[in-house]
Amino acid sequence: MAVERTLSIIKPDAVAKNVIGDIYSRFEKAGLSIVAARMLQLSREQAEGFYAVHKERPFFKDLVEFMMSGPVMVQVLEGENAIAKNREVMGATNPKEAAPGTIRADFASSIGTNAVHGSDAPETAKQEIEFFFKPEEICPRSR
Ligand code: DAT
Ligand code: MG
Repeated sequence: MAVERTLSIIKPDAVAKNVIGDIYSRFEKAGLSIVAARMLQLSREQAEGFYAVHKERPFFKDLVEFMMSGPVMVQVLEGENAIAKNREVMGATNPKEAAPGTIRADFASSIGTNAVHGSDAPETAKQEIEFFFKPEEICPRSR
């Protein structure tokens, strides 16, 4: 298995619930290391740009408004098989379908307000990391 990096976002609902530390602990227990992190309030331009792939979907407007509704934590996670591992720890998009013990099962309230984002493939991980972080802002744990 290869060491990968993936982009994670703790969305406004989970930041508001004060569970950043709990979510970070789940990443670390799964063998993922936080190698870059920043809290920020997304602008409309950033929220629309980040989710541009979904711009034709009926939920796009609500998704953008939600992502702008409060601060988010963005982080780069690094580890063996990090992309799939993060998706596993996150749980299914719809919290009603998320496996027990996953972040979304425990903290998400609906399919639209679902606590976390995680990249879904190597190419999107690369693009999404570059969307938020400059290379020098990433502190690799494993070389
Ligand atoms: P994921 O976040 O699990 O990668 P996705 O990429 O399909 O899911 O969708 C991006 C986000 O858009 C998702 O986290 C929440 C929102 N979303 C997806 N499907 C939705 C739906 N049917 N109704 C409302 N919001 C939805
Ligand atoms: Mg997705």
